[in-house]
Amino acid sequence: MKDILIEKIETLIIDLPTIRPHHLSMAVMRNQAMVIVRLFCSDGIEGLGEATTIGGLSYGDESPEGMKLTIDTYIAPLLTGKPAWSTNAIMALLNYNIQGNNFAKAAIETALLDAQGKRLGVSIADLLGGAVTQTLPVLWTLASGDTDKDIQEAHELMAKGRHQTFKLKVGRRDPNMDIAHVIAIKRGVGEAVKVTVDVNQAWSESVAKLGIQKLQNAGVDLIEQPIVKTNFEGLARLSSYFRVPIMADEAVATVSDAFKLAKIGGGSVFALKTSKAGGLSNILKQAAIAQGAGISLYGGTMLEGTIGTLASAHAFSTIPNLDWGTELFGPLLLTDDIVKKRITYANGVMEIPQEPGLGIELDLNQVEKYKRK
Ligand code: MUC
Ligand code: MG
Repeated sequence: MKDILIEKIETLIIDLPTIRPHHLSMAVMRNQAMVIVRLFCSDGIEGLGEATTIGGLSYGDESPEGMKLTIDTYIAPLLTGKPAWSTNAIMALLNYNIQGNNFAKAAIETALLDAQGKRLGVSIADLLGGAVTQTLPVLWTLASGDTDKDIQEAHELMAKGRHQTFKLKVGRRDPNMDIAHVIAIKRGVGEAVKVTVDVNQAWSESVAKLGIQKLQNAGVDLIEQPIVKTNFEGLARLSSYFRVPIMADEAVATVSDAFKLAKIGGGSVFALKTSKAGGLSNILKQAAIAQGAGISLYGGTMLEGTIGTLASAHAFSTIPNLDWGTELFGPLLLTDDIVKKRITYANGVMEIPQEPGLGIELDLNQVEKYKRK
């Protein structure tokens, strides 16, 4: 079995509309573009992976079109004909030959693990040492751009029992307007409902100091990436100043970021994302650093579709100290899907499929429908 080779790597971009506009500090999303990787092996097994970002080049430094080009032009020729058995060996080869491009690398690692899981008849979580849970808590982001609509959306989702915790996006408007928006939603959903606030780097440190004080007073449960991602010391200062937990998101991209932030106390929670870390095994390394430093963990998303979401879910399911749950709701923000069976979300959790690999199958008719021509 160990002489199985990678025969071909194909990529395609899937464009899917969102169910409503999604407002972040740096972009308003009306659709999502996902790069899907199909990795074909000499034993007839196909592995799937996904590389997805938010708002073209406005969130990260890899665009969907750029990721496709990187994989087609550099990664596929490098990996074609190489043994598919050892994901670690392939990732080492990739990291030696290709700098950066973590989103693209994460999609390749997912596809290799999906193929290997299918080959051995085990899930990706099993390949990573085994799951500690088969379900994960999933919050919902209220980001319609309108306070009343957000409150209504939260009530609808709580009534359905689908989500019990909400994340709010701020940073597009004047900080005082944003703070008023958060306070209105916190009141509107009820004091007992957990609310977190993601500033997506939009505030200066001095604005953050004033803003977080007001959000803490309003009972907000967690503040995510209030200041620019490069200001590690600022995150450390804010984390020691406030009682409300401060979460590093954009700041904690790589394993080395996790180490540097942990050393100086830059954040009391880390948001793990397979894409920014360059793969599933790297987020487990970040999780180990966090565990050693007493930092809590949160399962983040780049608003991936089902393939990317399940890749993260398998990795997150192996982490015992995921204290802040996850935001793996990406597929629910999209109007349709490209897999045969969609993920089940109910009672505030998602179910992780237990079938081999990622546990899903592509629906090729749907792929044809949404594939960028
Ligand atoms: C981010 O920065 O957290 C995750 C959920 C969401 O609504 O946006 C993303 C990105
Ligand atoms: Mg964030």
